[in-house]
Amino acid sequence: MIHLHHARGSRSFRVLWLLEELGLSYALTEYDFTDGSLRSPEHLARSPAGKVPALEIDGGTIFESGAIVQVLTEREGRLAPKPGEAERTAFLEWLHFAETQAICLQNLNIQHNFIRPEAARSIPTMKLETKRLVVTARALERRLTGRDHLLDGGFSAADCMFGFNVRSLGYFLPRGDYPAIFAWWERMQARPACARALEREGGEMFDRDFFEIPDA
Ligand SMILES: N[C@@H](CCC(=O)N[C@@H](CS)C(=O)NCC(=O)O)C(=O)O
Repeated sequence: MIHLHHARGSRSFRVLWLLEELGLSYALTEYDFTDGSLRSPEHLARSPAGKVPALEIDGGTIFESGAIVQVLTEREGRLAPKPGEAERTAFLEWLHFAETQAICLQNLNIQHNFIRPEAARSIPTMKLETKRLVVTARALERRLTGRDHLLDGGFSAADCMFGFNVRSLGYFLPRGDYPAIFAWWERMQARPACARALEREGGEMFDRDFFEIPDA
């Protein structure tokens, strides 16, 4: 049995979507970031820093979304170029670039949502992380301009890596500035596996459409 340890609106959406694309059956346990369950001894045994995703599979546990995605594609022999095949390097670059971008998204999420009291939130950090996010979004926009997927060869697990990112991105940057990114996301949501993953997760990530940086 495959078992995904998951939190709504988190990087574990990458794995949820890929499991659906691969047609694998799985159990799902959902965590709340605020109740301490990610730091329980049971979960720390799965993920040493107490994060999601973690995946139990074939008698072992894998942490780190990029590693999970790579292991799953290699296990199934699908949705990723193999070593020596065309676009293998591009696949690995974009797989890992998703984390370069995700760290900006995470920092913005922490600043806009998690830090309490609100007066402790840092407007300079919000501005800096937004600028850093723009650099990554422009890179992704360039990559997706004139391409249907991250790779020229078609849909791959690299696209799944950006599922979490692009869902979050539009809350921090104007969607209209990134037409290729959001056209890609429309195409991805039309994939039955992506739609199933979104439905299984349920609901929007945040309680508003956009996070404005407050006036100083
Ligand atoms: N590089 C890791 C990052 C994992 C990560 O930071 N996950 C976040 C959710 S997006 C998390 O579990 N946060 C909970 C916490 O830090 O307490 C990956 O890609 O799996």
